[in-house]
Amino acid sequence: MLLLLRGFISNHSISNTMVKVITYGTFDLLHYGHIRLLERAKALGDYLIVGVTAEDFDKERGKINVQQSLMERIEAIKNSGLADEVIVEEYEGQKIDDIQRYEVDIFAIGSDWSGKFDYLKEYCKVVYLDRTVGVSSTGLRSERNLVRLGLVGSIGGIRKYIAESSFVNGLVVEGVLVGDKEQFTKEYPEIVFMADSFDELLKKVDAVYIVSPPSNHYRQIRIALLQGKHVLCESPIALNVEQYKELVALAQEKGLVLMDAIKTAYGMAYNRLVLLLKSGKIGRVVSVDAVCTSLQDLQSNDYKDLEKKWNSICAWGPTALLPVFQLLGPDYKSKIITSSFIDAEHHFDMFSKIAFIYEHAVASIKVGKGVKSEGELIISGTQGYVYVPAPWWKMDYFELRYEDSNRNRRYFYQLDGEGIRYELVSFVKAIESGRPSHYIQPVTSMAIVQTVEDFYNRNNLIEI
Ligand code: C2G
Repeated sequence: MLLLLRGFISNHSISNTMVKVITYGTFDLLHYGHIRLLERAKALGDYLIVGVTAEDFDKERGKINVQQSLMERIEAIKNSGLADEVIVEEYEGQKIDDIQRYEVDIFAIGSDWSGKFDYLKEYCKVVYLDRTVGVSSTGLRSERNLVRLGLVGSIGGIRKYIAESSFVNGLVVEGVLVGDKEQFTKEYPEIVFMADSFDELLKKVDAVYIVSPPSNHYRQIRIALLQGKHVLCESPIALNVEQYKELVALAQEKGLVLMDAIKTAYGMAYNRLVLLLKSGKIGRVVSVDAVCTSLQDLQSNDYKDLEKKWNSICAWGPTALLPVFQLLGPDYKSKIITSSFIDAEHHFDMFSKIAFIYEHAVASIKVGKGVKSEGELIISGTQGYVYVPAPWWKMDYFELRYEDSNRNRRYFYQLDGEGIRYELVSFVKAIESGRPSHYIQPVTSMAIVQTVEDFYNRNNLIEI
């Protein structure tokens, strides 16, 4: 009844009754299309409320390329002078809440949403305004800096990256360097440029994503940096610290991005978990235990072509080591590596366990490509612990558990594309802004390389 009455009032513009209009959007890089929408929305009534989407909400609904921060977007809306009030949209379903709380008469949105918000008609009038053609944030973002990316690796290795790159604004896969060209052309006829050599690929691109075997990393990264190309490389970036340091210095000298590609590091759940732990949610962290295994590559004891395959320490080590070094730091007192080799001469471990001792904590990782185990992550603290179920490296969920189970908390965050698309967005942002991505600090990358180096040099390694 109240709604009907308010609808009646707004339609008949009874004086002294303010008609409230609400609209929502990301409003990234505020442009003419947005302004026109806001003007028309405002003209529908007397008071315009603009809901600007929070970063997490955008990520949840798959908008991962937003360029400006929430504050910058709010500021731009305020400066437009069109909004009487700005609010933040943080969760699914909030529109109903807002309409009731602010006693809104009209909900207005662009016609690209036609029909999608009809369910709000139960609460207020819903108006779809024609979308302005020819201008969009996506267009503006892509126009600004199109990073032409080259991929290097086996087809199996790069398939996911090609698929995920389509979700990333400002990035295009320009060419590839793969072993099996024929097979690749069949699968990806649209990618026309297939290089015959790494040098040839580099000539066509601004940046490379290196997914080739770890023994090639140092050489390929060095060449790419010397030719002025940004680099994203599957971890480990190098097989020894000296080479790693040289590459970092070279990237710095040339003003280029050199980024460690550990997918897990770029996911929202993983990031939130690290922040919660750093803020003391389970007290002081005393133990980090991470397990990563997969039998995929070596199924049915197929130990052929091992030189083309990644050993356990390189395939899984960096991922498993990530929470260890990010939570406990790189300064452990000692470590012992225990490995079981399929081919010791070529350093191919089918399983490795590493135990770390810190001054006031311990950590362990178990990695295997020839051994299967439960891929969970457990972090123990003085007041509680974290449990992340398998496969923890694709984390979208974790639990904080306490002695008093009433205090237990479960956290869920959307993870799309195993984190690869966030990793690519972060790479593009680092290139555009000239600021390194903060997801994996150089100290963490270096500690990972150091661990891998010790494995190859058999430092404190026991063979079983
Ligand atoms: N818009 C427009 N013309 C354009 C571009 C955008 O009229 N050329 C409109 C959209 O239709 C929307 C508003 O401007 O009404 C904001 O657009 P976006 O920033 O893209 O936000 P959007 O993802 O549409 O958010 O809860 C969020 C909302 O549901 C919509």
